[in-house]
Amino acid sequence: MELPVINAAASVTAPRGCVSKGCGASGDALAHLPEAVRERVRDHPCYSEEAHHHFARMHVAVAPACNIQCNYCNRKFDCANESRPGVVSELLSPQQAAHKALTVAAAIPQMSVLGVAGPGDPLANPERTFATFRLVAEKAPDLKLCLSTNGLTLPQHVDEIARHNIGHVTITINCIDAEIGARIYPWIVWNRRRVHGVEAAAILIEQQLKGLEMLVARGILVKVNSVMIPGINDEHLREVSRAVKAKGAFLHNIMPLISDASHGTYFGLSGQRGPTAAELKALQDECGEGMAMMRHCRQCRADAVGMLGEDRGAEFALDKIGATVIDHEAAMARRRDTHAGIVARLESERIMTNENDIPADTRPVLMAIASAGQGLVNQHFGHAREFLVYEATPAGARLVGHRKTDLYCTGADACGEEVLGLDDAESKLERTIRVLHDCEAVLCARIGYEPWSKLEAAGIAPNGEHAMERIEDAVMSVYREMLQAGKLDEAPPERRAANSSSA
Ligand code: CLF
Ligand code: SF4
Repeated sequence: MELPVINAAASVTAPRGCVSKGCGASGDALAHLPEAVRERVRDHPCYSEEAHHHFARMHVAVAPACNIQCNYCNRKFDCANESRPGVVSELLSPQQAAHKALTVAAAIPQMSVLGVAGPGDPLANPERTFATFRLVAEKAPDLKLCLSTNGLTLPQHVDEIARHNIGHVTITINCIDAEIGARIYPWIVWNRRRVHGVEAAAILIEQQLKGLEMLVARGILVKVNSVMIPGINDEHLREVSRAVKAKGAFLHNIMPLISDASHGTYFGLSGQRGPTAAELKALQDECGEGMAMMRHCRQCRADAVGMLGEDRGAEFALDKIGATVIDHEAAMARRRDTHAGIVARLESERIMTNENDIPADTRPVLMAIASAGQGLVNQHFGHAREFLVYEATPAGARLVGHRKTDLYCTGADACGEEVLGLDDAESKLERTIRVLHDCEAVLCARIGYEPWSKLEAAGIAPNGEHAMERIEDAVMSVYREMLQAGKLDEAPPERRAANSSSA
């Protein structure tokens, strides 16, 4: 299939549309893209922020080997370029992976993408990776195919990637300066030889950039992931963003380094810290002025299943799915209907207007949202394992990140304080308040008295009045209420300093 070549200049985030009284709807963030490209990203949960509320992806862990060493990776765990460290995937053969992928795609009709992202590097295991894609495409040609690589052997695999109709590729590029690279990559394996230091980093960077250009020339959409490592590449990532955009990358995903001594990584053991949420957002904001930024990445596992942020992998372990018999035609028809229904609903909900009742100099406000998906405020505060963070501005509401938090409520009454011992509930609630320290409101479907009063005392206004509303509408309604109440005349309340990283 001939794929349209993407012009990176067109991939800059579009204006989010205007906000009208009473709706607050953002515009179509893909509106600036050619229709052929919109078609390719509107159901990809990573390439389209809107899609991530509605469509699911799955990864199959078929690629155990790697050809480089990153200082944030411990080979005992999954590839940290696309996965949280600390979780290990069940390694599958291509046949097992294809069976699992097809079973999941038959059970979850929102499934739109199959990705290979580890646990090592997919292109260091090319036979296993491509065999998996081939087997799945034979039975489910509607699924989009996606892979994520460190890029070292990318140029030699570009033709095969195109032949397999893999339309989306992620390259992790942490630097374009070999001196900086030498602080991130101690060695690579190149031409059957282990190469160290600056020489290794220079080869890796050259291959990554060459592979990026070759993919773009073939019309394959390329997302670049970068791990933000304070003191090493944080300043430099602006230059990386500009360079990959110039070479045609579609999207840049700057992810926080997750570093902990218990992961046994070089950075974890040497005390290298990850960025704070504020540091990450500031860098994303700056880079986002010139390049489309992904801000909804969940750094998911190499065997993740479901919507971003949820993990249904355990439901589909090999011993559970056994030899399930699948009617592939029926499954595909169900997916087609489901996807068409979602796209039609989103189109009909989209309200564009030039009317804007919020003065342009109104200060922005961060709000945390408890959402179980579908782009709605539809989760109980006490059930949220993560909160989406939206920034309300006069131009509209936009997702700027997410914050993971401990689940502190485990009971059916969903209020927390009656279920767990007070100390336990309090300590987990305290953590939630700490990770949301810079948000001025939290929007959820319901909330108990205890967390309500503690959030208020911490200067975060709890709000359960917008249950089941679209997130953007709810955020803009609350923003407007704050404006009318005079709360936006003052600077945001003093917050205690955040000491957690963003993830
Ligand atoms: Fe998987 Fe990656 Fe494809 Fe998405 S994930 S291979 S592009 S289908 Fe997505 Fe997960 Fe972030 Fe990756 S949220 S870690 S960006
Ligand atoms: Fe680890 Fe992935 Fe880096 Fe390989 S590319 S060392 S698996 S993080």
